[in-house]
Amino acid sequence: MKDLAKVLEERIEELKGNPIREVNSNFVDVFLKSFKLGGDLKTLVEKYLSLKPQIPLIWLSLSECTGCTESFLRNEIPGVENLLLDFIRLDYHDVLMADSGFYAKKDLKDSMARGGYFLVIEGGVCDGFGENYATFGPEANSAKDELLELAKRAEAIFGVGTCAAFGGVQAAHPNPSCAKGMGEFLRDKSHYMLIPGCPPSDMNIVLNLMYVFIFGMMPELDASYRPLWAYGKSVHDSCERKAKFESGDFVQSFDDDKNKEGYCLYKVGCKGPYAFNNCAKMKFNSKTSWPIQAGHGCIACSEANFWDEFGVYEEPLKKGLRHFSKPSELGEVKKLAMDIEQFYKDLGDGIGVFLDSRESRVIVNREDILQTSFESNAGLILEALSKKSKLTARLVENYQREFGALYDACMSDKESKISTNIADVLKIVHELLSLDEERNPHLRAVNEAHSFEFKHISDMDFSAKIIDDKIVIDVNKGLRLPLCYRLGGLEYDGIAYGVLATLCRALKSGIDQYKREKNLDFKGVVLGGDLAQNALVQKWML
Ligand code: FSX
Ligand code: SF4
Ligand code: F3S
Repeated sequence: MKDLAKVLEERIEELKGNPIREVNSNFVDVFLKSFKLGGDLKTLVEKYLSLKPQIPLIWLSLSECTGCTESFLRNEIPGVENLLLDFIRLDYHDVLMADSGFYAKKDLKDSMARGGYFLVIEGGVCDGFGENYATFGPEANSAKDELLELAKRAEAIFGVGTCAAFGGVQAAHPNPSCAKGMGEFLRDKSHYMLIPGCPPSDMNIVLNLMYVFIFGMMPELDASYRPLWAYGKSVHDSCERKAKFESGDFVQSFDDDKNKEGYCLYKVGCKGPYAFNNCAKMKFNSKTSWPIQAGHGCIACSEANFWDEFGVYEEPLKKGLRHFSKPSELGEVKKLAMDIEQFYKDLGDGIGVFLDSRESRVIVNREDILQTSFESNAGLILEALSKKSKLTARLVENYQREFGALYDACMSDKESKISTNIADVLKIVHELLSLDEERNPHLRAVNEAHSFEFKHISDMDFSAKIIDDKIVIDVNKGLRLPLCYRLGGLEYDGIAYGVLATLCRALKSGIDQYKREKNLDFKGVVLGGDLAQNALVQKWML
C-alpha cells in the first residue's frame, strides 16, 4: 500500500501556482470515511482539490437503459453540478451534452486527440454477428470499435453498471446481440475498474471516480476489478434486516404486515447473501433509500449473469426455478483413497485431507493437525441454542413452530455425542433438515449439495484458527444458520451446498494459515475418504 500522504504531497507540488477553488469539506469527510482513510489526510486532500484542474471525461453509452446516468445525476455529495463545474470537464456524454450529431462527434474526436481523459463505459458491448446492433454517432461505427479506439488514450477506464461490467440485461439468454462485458475486449487492465450494479449507486460512481482523480491510481480491487471498499462484503452482511434473518423471522408474502416491521425478505426472494455490494450503506438517490428498505429483496443486480442465474426474483433458490443457466461444470471426478491406509500411501510427504463419514484428518508430516471437538447431538444443539441468546431462542422457537416433526425427532434423543470428526457437521445438518433414516447421512448431505442447481453459496460461518500448532474449526457458530436458511425457504440441497462449501473453505483456510505460520511450501493437497469421492468436494478442496 502506497503512502497516500506522500502521493498527495508530490501531486500538490506539481500544481503549485494554479488558481485556487473552494472545496466542499463535507464531501472530503464522506470521501475519507468511505475509503476508511484517516482524517489526517483531510488537509492534503482539500489542498489538492483546491488546485487540481478539471479532468476531461468521456462517458460512452453502449447497450444499456441509461439508469447508470440517471443514478449519477442524483448525486448530492458533492453534487453533480459541483462535480461537473469543479472537477470534471464533460467532453462527451450523449445524454447530458448540448451538442448533437456531427458536432457531438467532433467534440469526441477532439477530446480523443488530446488524450488523458477518464473514460466511463455504460452498457454492454455487442460482439460477433451482433456487433452492428449497437452503432455509434452519425458515422455508425460499431460501439465495440469506438470503445477500442477510445481506450487507447484514456488515463483511466471505468465500467459503470452491470452491463459494462458483465454484459447485463442484454447479455441475458438468448443474448441476441452477443453482448458482453467490456473487459473481454480490453487487454490492458492496468488503469481499469468495474463499478457494477443495475444501476450502481451515485456514491459508488462518484467516490470511485474521485479516488482516481485525487490519488491518480486505482483503489484496491478484487479479482473481478471491483473496488474492495465497496464490493468486499455481501449485501446481507450490512443489511438492517439481518437480525430478523438470524432469529428466523421472515416476511411470508408481499402483503405481509411484517414487511413494515423489518422482517427478513429472504423467503420472498432476497438474494442479499449472494450479492456483493454496499447498497445498505450508500443507498440510492442521494442516500434516500435502497431496495430492501423499500420492501423488496435484493435481486443481486451487481452480480454477473444475475438475470439468468439467480432463479426467480420472488422465491428462494429452488429446484425447477432455474432460468437459463447450466449447472456449473464440475469436471472429471477422481477416484481417491477410500480407507486411511491407502490415503497415507498416496500422501507420502505432502499435505493431505481425509474427509470421511467415520473420521476426518488433516495430515502434515504424518501428524494430524486438525483439532475439532463439538456436540453432535442435534437435540442438544437446539437446546444450547435456545439458551444462548434471545435471538437464538427465538430462532429455535420459530423452527419448532414451523418444523414440529423435525424438532420432536431431534429432541427425542438427548444423549451427548461429542464428536471429533468435522464431517459430522453434515450429519447434524441431515438431522436438522430431514426425517429420512439414512445409513450414511453424511453422504446423503453431500449428494444433496451436489444436486443443488445453483452455484451460490449460503454462508454458514465456520471459521478456522491455528491454536497450539493445530487447526481448530469453530463449528458451533455456524450451526444456527442452516435453521435460518431453512425457515427462509431454502431447501435441503441449497443448505447442504452452503455447509459443504463453507466447511471446505474453513479447512482450506486453516491449511493456508498453518502453511504461512510454519513457512511450508507444499502445493495443493492430497484428498481421501468416502466424502471426497464427490466432484464438488474435489472442486473446492483441490
Ligand atoms: Fe441500465 Fe446502466 Fe442497468 Fe445497465 O445501469 S440500470 S441496464 S446496469 O448499463 O443503464
Ligand atoms: Fe437483508 Fe436479504 Fe439478508 Fe434478509 S436475506 S437480512 S432482507 S439481505
Ligand atoms: Fe442491486 Fe441488491 Fe443492491 S438488487 S441495488 S445489489 S440491494
